[in-house]
Amino acid sequence: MKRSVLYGIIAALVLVVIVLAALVLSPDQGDDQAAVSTEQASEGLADDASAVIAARGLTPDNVTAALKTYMPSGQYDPYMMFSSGGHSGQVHVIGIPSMRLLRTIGVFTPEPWQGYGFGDLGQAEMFAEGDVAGSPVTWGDTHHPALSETNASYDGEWLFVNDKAQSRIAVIDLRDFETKQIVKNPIAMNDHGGAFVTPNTEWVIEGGQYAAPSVGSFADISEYNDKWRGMITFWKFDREKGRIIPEESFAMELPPYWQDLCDSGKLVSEGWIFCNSFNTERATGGVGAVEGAVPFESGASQNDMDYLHVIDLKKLEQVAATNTNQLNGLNYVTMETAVAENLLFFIPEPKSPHGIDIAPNGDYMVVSGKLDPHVTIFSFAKIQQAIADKKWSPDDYGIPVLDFDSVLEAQIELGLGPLHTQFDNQGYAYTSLYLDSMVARWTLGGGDYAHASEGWTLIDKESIHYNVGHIAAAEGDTATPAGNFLVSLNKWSVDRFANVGPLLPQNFQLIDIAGEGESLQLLYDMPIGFGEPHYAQIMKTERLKSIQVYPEVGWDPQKWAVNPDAPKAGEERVERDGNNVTVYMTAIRSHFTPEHVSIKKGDNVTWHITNLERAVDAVHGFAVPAYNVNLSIEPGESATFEFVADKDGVFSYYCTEFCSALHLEMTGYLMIAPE
Ligand code: CUK
Ligand code: CUA
Repeated sequence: MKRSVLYGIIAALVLVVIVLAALVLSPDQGDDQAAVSTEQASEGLADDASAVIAARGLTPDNVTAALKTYMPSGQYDPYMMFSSGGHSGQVHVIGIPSMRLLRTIGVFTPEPWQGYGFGDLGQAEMFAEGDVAGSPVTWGDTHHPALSETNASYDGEWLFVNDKAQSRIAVIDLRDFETKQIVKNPIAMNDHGGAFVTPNTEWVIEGGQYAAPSVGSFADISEYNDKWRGMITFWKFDREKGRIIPEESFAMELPPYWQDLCDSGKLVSEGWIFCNSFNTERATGGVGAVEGAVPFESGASQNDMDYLHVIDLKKLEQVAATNTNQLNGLNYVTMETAVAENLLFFIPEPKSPHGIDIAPNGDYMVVSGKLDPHVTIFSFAKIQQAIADKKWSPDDYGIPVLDFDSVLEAQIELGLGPLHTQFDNQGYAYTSLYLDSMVARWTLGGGDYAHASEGWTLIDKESIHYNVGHIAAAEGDTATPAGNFLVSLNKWSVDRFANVGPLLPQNFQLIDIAGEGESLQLLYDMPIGFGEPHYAQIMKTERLKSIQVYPEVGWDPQKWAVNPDAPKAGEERVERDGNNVTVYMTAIRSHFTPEHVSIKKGDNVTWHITNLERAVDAVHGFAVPAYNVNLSIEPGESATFEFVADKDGVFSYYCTEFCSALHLEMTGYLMIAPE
C-alpha cells in the first residue's frame, strides 16, 4: 500500500476516534470551553493529526488508546484510583483514565512533603498507637485499600488499609486525605486479609496470614498444631468519631492454616464473611540439609484443596457481645465457641487459592486457585442449604467442612495462575492470570446478570505486559460496578521503560472494558517507581466530598476541631515558665510571627503554629534544621511540635512551600544560647 493511502486511512480513523473520544470524555468538568463538533474536528485537525501520527509512527490502535486516556489540561478524571503502595507503606491516588498521580498519602511511613511524621504532635501520638510490641516502627507494607461503603457502594468518606508486615490497620480521612488512626492488632504479628469492609462499614475486617503464637508469647514450632494459630479480627468502625474502637472489636481464633484474602458478603449474603486459606497442610518449613525438612513452597502446596472460611458474622457479633474471653486485651472468640455456636464453616477450594471475590449481587463467591487453572464459583444459596442440611464433616479442629459438590456452582478453565477477580456493569467478570500474563473476561452465568443465558463462559483474554497480581475495575468490587476501565497491577516491568537501574518500577496497565465480547483493549502503561502496589480500588470522582481549606482557623486535623491552644493573629508570643518555653506562632504570606525565637540550651519547647490563610492553595511549610522538624501547615491548620533544646546555636527556620514571590523571605531565627 502506498504511504499516502495509508495516511489517508489513518486520518479517517483518527476522525472516527476523535468523535468517539468526544463522547467518552464528557467535557462537563472544570472547563467552560465547549467541545468541538464533528465538523470542527474534521476541519484543520485531520492534517495536523495525521502529520503527528506519521512522524511518531503510531498505529490506529495507538491513536485510539491515546484519545481514550488523554485529559485536556484543566479537565478532571472521572475516576480516582486508591492504590496500596506495598512496602513504601503509603497509599497513592491516581486519576483514571489519564493515569496521572494526584496525591501520595503518608500512612505507615513518614512522608516529608506532607510534613507527615516529622515532629507534629498529633501524628506522633497516632504513630505511637501503632507501636509494635512496644517498639516504634516507621514503615509498613500496605496491600489492600478499602473505601468505606454505604449499601455496598462507595460513599467517598473513609479509606482503610492494612500493614501486612505488622498486622496494623490505618484509617484515612477522605475529607483531607490524611491518616487519622493506626491500630496495632494485639494478637497477631502479620496480616493479609484486610482491609475489607462490610457493606455499611460497621466492621473493618483484618484476616491473618502466617500462623504464629499470639504477640508476645512463644511456643516452639514443634507445637505448631496445638499452640500456633490463625486469626481474623473485626474492627468496629465508628463513623461519627471516624475511628476504629478497639474496645468494641473482636477476633476469632482460627486453625493454624494461613488465611489469605477475605471479602464481605453483600445484599443476599450480607452478614457473611469469606476468607481463603492456604497451607492447610500445616507445613512448618525448613530447607534441605541444614534444617532437614520440606521448604514451605512445596510443603504448603501438597493438598489439592484448601479451605474457604465462611463466617456467620451476624451470629458472631451476638456471641462476641457476651463473650468474656480476651487475648492481649482483645475480645477473643475461641474455635471451641465457634464450633459450638456454628459461627464458622469451611468449604474445600482448589488449590493454594489467592483471591476470593463476591459477585455484585452477593450471590456467588469466586475463588481463584493459584495452582489450579480454573476459577471456582460457589453459590451462596447452596452454601446456606448445605449448612441447613448439615452436609459436613469436621476438620482436625472440629470445624465443619461443607461438601464441595453440594455448594459448587461452576468451574471455568481460564488459564495459568488465576489470582484475583473483579466485576463490571455488563455481567462480566475479570480474572488476573499471573503465569499467563493475561486478564480473562468471562460471563456470570447465573442470577440476574446480563449474560446469564450464556452460562459460565470464558469470553476473551487480553495480554498484559506480565506478572499481573491484582486487577481493579471501576467500582468493581461493589454492588454497583461502573465498568469502563480496569487496571492491571503488574509486578516489575522488564524492558518496558527506560532503564533506571536494577530495581525496576512496577507497571500499571489501563484496559478499556467498555465494549462487549472480545473487545478488551490495552490503553496505557504507567510506571510505578515508588513501591509495589498490591490492590487498588477505583471510585467515581464525584463521590468525594473533600475540603480545600480547613473549616476554621486554628484547626486540628487529627481532632477535627479548633485547637484551643492554636495561636491567633495578634496574640503571637513566646512564654517562659522556668525551663518550659511555649511558642505561639502564626504564618501568613510571607512571614512567620515571631521571626526571632530566643531560648536557652536545655529548655523544653512546645511550639504551636497556625496558618492564618483562608485561600485555597496557601500552604506553608515549616522546617527547623538539626531538630528533625518538618511540617506542612495547610490553610487554617494549626500544628504543634515539641523538643528539648539539647543543641545550642542558631537555626534558621523557614517555609518549605514556594508560597509567594517573597517565599524566600518567609524565615526566622531560632537562637539557642549556651547554658
Ligand atoms: S496480594 Cu499482592 S498480588 Cu497481598 Cu492481595 Cu494478590
Ligand atoms: Cu510560606 Cu513559603
